[in-house]
Amino acid sequence: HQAMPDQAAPARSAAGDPALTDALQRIVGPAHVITDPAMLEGYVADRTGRWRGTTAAVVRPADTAEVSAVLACCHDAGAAVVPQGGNTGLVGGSVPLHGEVVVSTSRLTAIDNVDPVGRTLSAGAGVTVAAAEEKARRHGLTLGIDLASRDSATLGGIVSTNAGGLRMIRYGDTRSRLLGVEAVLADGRVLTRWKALTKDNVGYDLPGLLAGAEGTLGVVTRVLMKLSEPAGETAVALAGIPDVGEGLALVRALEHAGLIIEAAELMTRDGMRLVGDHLRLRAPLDVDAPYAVLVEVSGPAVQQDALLSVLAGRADAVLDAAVEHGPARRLWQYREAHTESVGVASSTPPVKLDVSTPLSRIEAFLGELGPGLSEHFPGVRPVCFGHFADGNIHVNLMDVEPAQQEAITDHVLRLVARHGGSISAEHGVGRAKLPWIALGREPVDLAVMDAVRGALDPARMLNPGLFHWAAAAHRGGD
Ligand code: 2HG
Ligand code: ZN
Repeated sequence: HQAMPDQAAPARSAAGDPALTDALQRIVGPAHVITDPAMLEGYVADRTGRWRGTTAAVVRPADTAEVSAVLACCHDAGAAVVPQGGNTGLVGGSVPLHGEVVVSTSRLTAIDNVDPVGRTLSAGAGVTVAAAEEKARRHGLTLGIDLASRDSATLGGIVSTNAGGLRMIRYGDTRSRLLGVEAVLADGRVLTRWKALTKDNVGYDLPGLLAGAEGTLGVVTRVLMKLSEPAGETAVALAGIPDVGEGLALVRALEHAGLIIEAAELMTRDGMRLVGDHLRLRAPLDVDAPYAVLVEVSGPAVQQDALLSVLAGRADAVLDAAVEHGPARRLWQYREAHTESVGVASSTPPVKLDVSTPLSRIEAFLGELGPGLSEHFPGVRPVCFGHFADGNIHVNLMDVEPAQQEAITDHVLRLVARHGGSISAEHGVGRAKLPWIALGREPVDLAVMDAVRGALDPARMLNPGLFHWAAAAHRGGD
């Protein structure tokens, strides 16, 4: 093996440093420095219950100037910082695991402007996806990023994780929709790249670099997002299918018929049952198909019933289908309630492995995954679902004993790597995937990423537990 990049010693925790707490209070006001353990719960643990840590304090700055002063203060005190938005991440990336100061964006909620001509929205990092979408819709436009956690997930969070979500197939990922960004660097300097231009080739793509950096390069404080024309009339089909190949063939046939694909999601029999039990819903299909695919379509062809014609034309392969027109979300419930249903049904915090493979390998990947898991981890219940037409599958593993977590993660991620896939499709690396990062990137690539970080944050004050290659234990090459 080539040597992994060196790490600076992790920045220290500020727990029990009253001088720092006083200084932070002077910046943001005493009401916005939270140290009372009873009020810290929502900040130190993630929603799945898998990641939990401690914090010296949660600081809630009111604007970029306060974020800058807070970071400069923590920097001078040698105190590490974890930036946090809605804390809806699934890889432990926004949870303070070692006493770091949490810098919450919860007060950065101003929506500054929608430019209906240039089709942009500028807003604070703490604005939720739902609030930004509502604002965009008032101007007849859409943010284009949507995810089940829309009411809590923030713009700063979706930028920092480069979220994909339910509409990525149509509108692209967050990075591709980010035109400008304002972020505070580890030492308190404010980086502003803020031009509402679609064409602007002056140097490196720094907004693109901050997107997906998981808060290791800067604390995103404001974002300038591209808006798009929303779909007109839509229709949704939920189809029972015998295999994943038919799901992809159905999506292609719909495109061929002139329909615009707004979303394409895969579910399994087990996942559908779990949601049905949890929400007490009737089974939407008359057949008990091994897979179900949910497709939302738009475009003029919707009015010509192209969806029904395509389904009818594939009746040999499509085992049964339910169709819904308009904005109702009855069929979507089956997909959107997966995360919650898995969480409720699992006896231990679910292990969530968000992965992708080339489209041509999804079927083979899933075909090997099930038997491999039942052979090596017989008590574990896997539920796979996700944005399959982007190659993205959410492998959720229920009833994993804590002692099995590492081995089962290793098993799945190695299988992904063997199929030429990615160990993280859209959720990021966080703590969950960190030990396996070398399965996803080769050594020079890791070294370049580390050099970029070192240039911006030499002491690793920002999210020191992440992108910390020394913690990469599993280096692939099997
Ligand atoms: C989704 O697509 C989210 O609903 C969450 O990415 C996936 O719970 C999960 O594993
Ligand atoms: Zn997803």
